Amino acid sequence: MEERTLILVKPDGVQRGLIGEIIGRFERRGLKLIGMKFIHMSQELAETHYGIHKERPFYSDLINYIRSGPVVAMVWTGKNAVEAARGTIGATNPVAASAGTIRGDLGMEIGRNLVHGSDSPENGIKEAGYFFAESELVDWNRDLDSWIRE
Ligand code: D4T
Repeated sequence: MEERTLILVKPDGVQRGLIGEIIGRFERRGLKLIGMKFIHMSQELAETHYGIHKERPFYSDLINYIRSGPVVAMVWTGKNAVEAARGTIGATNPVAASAGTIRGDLGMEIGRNLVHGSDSPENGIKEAGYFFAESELVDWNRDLDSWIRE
């Protein structure tokens, strides 16, 4: 299976009208979109997605933030999709993120960092499964691929 990453445009990205701006960056990078939905995350989905942070002091703020409005959930695929997407997203704290990244160009605070990207190929597969049934992911040929991949 081709590497996958789960990307979320978080509620601040949606509210600020940055959905197109953010999606465009992944698209232009050369990642390939195979699934997308616009949802308000349930408490259960939020807790599953952020289960790894359960004991952290910011956990309840994180759950409230991700459920404060709708999100765009997407699965993007490609060779090294996880690493490429994280590079495009930038460091967790937008203040420390490099200019040219989504967070470095558009964000100011760690608790409003606009976007999520899976942090390993294993988590990419796992997190995609939290949000999408396999039947919701689209297997398609992109004519441009020979100009993006060797
Ligand atoms: P996500 O998971 O949202 O893509 O962010 P990162 O992968 O870049 O960062 P993370 O998992 O370490 O943190 C998850 C989420 O928690 C928020 N957070 C994190 C926070 O509010 N305060 C903190 O001190 C940390 C470490 C930001 C992202």
